[in-house]
Amino acid sequence: HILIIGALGQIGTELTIALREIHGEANIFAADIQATGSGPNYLCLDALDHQQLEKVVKEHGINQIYLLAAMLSANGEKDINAAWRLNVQSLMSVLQIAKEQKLDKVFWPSSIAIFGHNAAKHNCRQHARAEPVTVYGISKKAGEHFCNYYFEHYGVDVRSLRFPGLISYTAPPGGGTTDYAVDIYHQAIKNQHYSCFLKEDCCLPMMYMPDAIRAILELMDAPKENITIRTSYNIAGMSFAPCDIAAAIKKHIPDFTMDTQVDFRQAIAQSWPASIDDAQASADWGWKPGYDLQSMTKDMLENLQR
Ligand code: VAH
Repeated sequence: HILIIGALGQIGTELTIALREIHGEANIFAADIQATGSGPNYLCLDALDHQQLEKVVKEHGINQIYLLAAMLSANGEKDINAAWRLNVQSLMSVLQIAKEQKLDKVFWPSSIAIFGHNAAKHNCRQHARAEPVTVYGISKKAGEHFCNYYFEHYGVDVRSLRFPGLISYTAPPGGGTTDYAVDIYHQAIKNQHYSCFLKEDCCLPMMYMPDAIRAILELMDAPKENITIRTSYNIAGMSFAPCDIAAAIKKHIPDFTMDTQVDFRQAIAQSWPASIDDAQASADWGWKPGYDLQSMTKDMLENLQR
């Protein structure tokens, strides 16, 4: 059985749907801290409650855990202790249980936020210098090393992806720096206008959620011997700036306009690479993105206007 922690979040919502389709609802246990979750086998679970987690794993015969609970970059800067604790302690707890209960596999998302100012801006490589400038980035970098530690020392098969900004229409993102790329679609439909909190030429690595979910599934299905990176894989979808996404939207909503009201998130965004080299993911398990800005924009607007 598979346990998804953070099942009500931006990634968790879609990953739960995908895993239920593949494995059958009876084999998927979706957990989140809110008691308001729904669907079969929903569990109210605090990612920081080690005893409760251990009980759930034993009671439901869990043999794979997908840990998606986290506090993202912008929110993390507002409460650095809470961000560190949630992002790292929850992973430590899952890795310890994976070791003790001999789980088959664990998935945990890292982020391009582990890179800082002195990593290459373009085509940032797998082993580029990673000096994060947000607590979120620090926590994700620390987490990557814990994943590698548990693999090297205890053979825990934990696998990870350094996600770029993720864009989706099913569940809102929570407190990220790249959230503008989700909000802009909602605002374009509602008000035909968007006030962007990043500079309009601020180019960032991004990915459409269907590609992100497929990447998780392909990584987790890859033969163990193919996985050569046990910290976390660079993975790329596309790169664009607010002006590019505004132009793509205008093709569908001609009256759409955008202005910018830059806030603290600009400093975070410009510390990150503008594009990512994911050659290792392609080589090890055949990664290839499916969506570009035009096809994503078409799909987002169609689904949001339904
Ligand atoms: C954030 N969406 O903005 C996340 C992601 C690369 C960005 O880690 O914090």
